[in-house]
Amino acid sequence: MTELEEIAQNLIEGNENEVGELTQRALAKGINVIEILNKGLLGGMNVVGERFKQAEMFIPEVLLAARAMNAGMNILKPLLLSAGFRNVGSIVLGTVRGDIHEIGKNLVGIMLSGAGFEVIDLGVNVPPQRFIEVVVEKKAQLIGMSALLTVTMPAMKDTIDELKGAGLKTQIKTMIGGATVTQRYADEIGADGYAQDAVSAVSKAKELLNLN
Ligand code: B12
Repeated sequence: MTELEEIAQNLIEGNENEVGELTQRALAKGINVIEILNKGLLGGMNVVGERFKQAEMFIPEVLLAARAMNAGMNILKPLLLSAGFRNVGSIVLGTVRGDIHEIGKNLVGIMLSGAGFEVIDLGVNVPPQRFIEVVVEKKAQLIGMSALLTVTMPAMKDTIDELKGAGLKTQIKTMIGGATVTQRYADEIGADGYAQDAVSAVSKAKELLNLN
């Protein structure tokens, strides 16, 4: 088994400490940080997603895997961040109302910070009104919403509708993402942008703020 396969396997088994140690070891061996993220951590999480879907894994095990993923991400975070220049724009980021999935949202936050955005992370289960309050208070230019459940996706539309109601839709851009979200859904609800992963989230955010 390669180092990266070992990280993935330990993540699947929910071995938090091992994932942390193996991630450190992979870095020490000079393996590229993006490769560790994609093939090790995300590779493992993809298998978890598939097994969860087939009912071969259940919530307690998925939670352990999520914890192991975070252990690895905490080690990679400073390296993912180090490339950035400060403050190209501000984004209010959160997982929408009713939804507590945070790993993807956190990863998007890390990559945006690394690219020089100020990221105001509201956490999970964020009601539409809260996004608007904070974007106004912090004078941010962008709202980023994450949803992983089909049933919570409409909360993205609610937030965009609130923004319209407050007369801010043209001034503040909205960007959405999450495993169940598509470009088509973004178009349907009037979101300004969609990105399918954390790397493209950065280019999309730059595009929306005319920074490319
Ligand atoms: C881990 C996990 C959990 C963990 C979450 C732990 C945590 N701290 O986050 C726990 C166990 C809590 C959980 C709970 C549930 N889950 Co769950 N979960 C997952 C799982 C396995 C992985 C999600 C993940 O972290 N992926 C890794 C990250 C990196 O990927 P990502 O989130 O997609 O993010 C990337 C992109 O989407 C994008 N992105 C994400 N957000 C944003 C935001 C913006 C602005 C942009 C631009 C891009 C972007 O960039 C990210 C990085 O590349 C998925 C399976 C899957 N295939 O997604 C199911 C999944 C999402 N869960 C599912 C379900 C059903 C549930 C529960 C309802 C189960 C239950 N019966 O209770 C609950 C709901 C709880 C709630 N109210 O939210 C279903 C959803 C099905 C659907 N269509 O609605 C899935 C798809 C599993 C399945 N196939 O059945 N879950």
